[in-house]
Amino acid sequence: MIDASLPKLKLYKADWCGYCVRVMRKLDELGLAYEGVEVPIPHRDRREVIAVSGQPEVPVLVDGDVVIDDDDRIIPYLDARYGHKPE
Ligand SMILES: N[C@@H](CCC(=O)N[C@@H](CS)C(=O)NCC(=O)O)C(=O)O
Repeated sequence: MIDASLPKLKLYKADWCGYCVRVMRKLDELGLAYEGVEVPIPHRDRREVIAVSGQPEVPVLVDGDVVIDDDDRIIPYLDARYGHKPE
C-alpha cells in the first residue's frame, strides 16, 4: 500500500536500463510512490538530469535535498531510509 504521507520521490530512468529496473523494483517493494522521468537517449539532451546530478547517467534518485546516482548507492539508501524496521 502506498503511503501518501511520505515525500514524493523522483527517479530519472530509462526503460532499457537494468540498473533503473533494480531501483524501480526496490521502490515497489517498499511501497514508495515516485515520479519516473524517462531521460532522452542522447546524452546531450539529458539537460534536466545533468542539472540535478551533475552527470548524465541513470538511475538518479531525488528525495528532497538528497540526490543520488548509481543503483549501488540508491538501493541501500532506500532500505536505510524507508525499509521496515524490526518490531
Ligand atoms: N554506476 C551506475 C551506472 C549507471 C549506468 O551505466 N547507466 C547507464 C544506463 S543502464 C547509462 O546511463 N549509460 C549512459 C547511456 O548509455 O545513456 C549505476 O550502477 O547505477
